[in-house]
Amino acid sequence: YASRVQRNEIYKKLDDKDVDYFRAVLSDNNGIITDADDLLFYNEDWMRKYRGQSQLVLKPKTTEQVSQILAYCNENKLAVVPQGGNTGLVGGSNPVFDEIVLSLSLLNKIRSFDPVSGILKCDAGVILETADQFLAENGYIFPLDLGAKGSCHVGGNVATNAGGLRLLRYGSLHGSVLGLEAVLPDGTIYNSMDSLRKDNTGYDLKQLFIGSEGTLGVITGVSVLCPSRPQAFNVAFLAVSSYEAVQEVFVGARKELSEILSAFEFMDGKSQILTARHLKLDHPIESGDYPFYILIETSGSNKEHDDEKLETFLGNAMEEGLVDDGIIAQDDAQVKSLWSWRESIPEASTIGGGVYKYDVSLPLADLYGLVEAANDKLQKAGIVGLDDETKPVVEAIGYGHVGDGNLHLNVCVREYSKEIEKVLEPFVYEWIQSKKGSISAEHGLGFQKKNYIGYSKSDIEIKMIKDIKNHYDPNGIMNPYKYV
Ligand code: FAD
Ligand code: 2HG
Ligand code: ZN
Repeated sequence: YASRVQRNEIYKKLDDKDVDYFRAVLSDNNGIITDADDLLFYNEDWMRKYRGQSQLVLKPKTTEQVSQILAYCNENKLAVVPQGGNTGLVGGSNPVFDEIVLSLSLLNKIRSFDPVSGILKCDAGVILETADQFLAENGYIFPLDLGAKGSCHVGGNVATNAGGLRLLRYGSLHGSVLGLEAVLPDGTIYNSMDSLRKDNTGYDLKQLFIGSEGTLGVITGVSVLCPSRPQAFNVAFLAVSSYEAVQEVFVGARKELSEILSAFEFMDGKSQILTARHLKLDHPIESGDYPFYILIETSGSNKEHDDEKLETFLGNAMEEGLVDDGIIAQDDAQVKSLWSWRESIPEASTIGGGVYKYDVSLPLADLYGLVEAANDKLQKAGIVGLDDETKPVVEAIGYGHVGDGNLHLNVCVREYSKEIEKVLEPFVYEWIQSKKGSISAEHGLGFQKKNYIGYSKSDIEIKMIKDIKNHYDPNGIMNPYKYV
């Protein structure tokens, strides 16, 4: 960090008096961490790429405690980083210098569930998988699913506006979140938890917090509209020979599978080679190495109906020569195992030691062009070699949520270095801008993309963002050094 930003001296340095105050606020729980070893998890991100130097983690158990903490920090100009499950991929959830980490992990109760409307109200620190398991017992499903579900928090999901594996079916959190409870930097508690599905009375304020990445306040409660849990799931894993075929299969899937299509994910062959090494398993498609793979999930209410639709669709796609090979999961275990070839890619991407991640939106026709362009650039620089330990880059791989126009370009490396970064940036961002894409589809800007917002937002938009930030956080205590 030190090479990129300087500590802003407007922020007070923590002292014993501050810690005593927080101890008094959190007297009923063990929510204070000051031990250097224990602090490491909170200071470092999932990729082990960003590391701050916070001396203090606070774990409030109630919204009132969050309010007291923020009011004190605001008065004393102590900077704060809200943290959920710390699975974010843009360095947004970690301190840069000595900011206090405010972890939501103990604010983790389900508040209520209405089995008629499907509205779940919960604390922000509930783990996504826990919320989904609770909903499963009631015949419902959380309208978001992602590989980090076992660690990420519902509040973190809202703060990042996470997209995930089924956005194609359930839409974005901007639609399914009905209300929020959030603490503003001065300690004021904003509450719209009782909002109804339809409410056209004034600005939709909760939207400001969805995707705000901890820069406007701390989300403490979430009210979300949940769909009925599908009774029948199918997963097909297909091999295709070109990116054009990926697009044609997508058009066909939307037409023929229509209302039961719940995920359409793609992976390039290189991502599967790394995943096979990571999982230490043979690939489920044994007939050869293909340049592209597709995972299609259907979910509906009638297994026979769904099976028939999927089989007819795949039969047609094979007859037309779009699909070279494929398998359909025969039971729940195989559903899980096929999904793991997609969900394990983020972990597999770090196999060499590190990874540069670019999470981008692009017009579908241009989506894979970015991976090819990045590869060309790396090849020309002579720094890439899958099994050549002397090269700093292992491989550039592409995969993602094709159904949402969202590509994940991962440049897998043996070490983080300025040399690699210079080859990739701003090249990648310029390429995206030239295609009118977005430099962040679903992970946010965080620290990684703080200097690049201009590639996707106009000066007027950036000014409006800053105006809102300055209005609600005039002392700038919330998640500083990040994108605002
Ligand atoms: P954190 O990482 O702790 O925080 C993320 C940001 O939100 C930070 O800026 C933080 O300050 C802020 N924040 C967190 N909680 C709060 C709160 N209560 N109030 C205010 N601000 C808060 N993302 C996707 O969109 N789609 C995917 O498919 C996906 N898959 C992933 C798979 C893996 C294996 C991993 C490691 C990550 C994946 N992610 C994905 C990224 C990440 O999981 C999501 O961004 C997730 O929503 C972050 O939640 P979290 O609780 O871990 O938040
Ligand atoms: C996914 O879709 C996540 O698996 C993570 O958004 C993507 O690690 C990445 O680049
Ligand atoms: Zn993703």
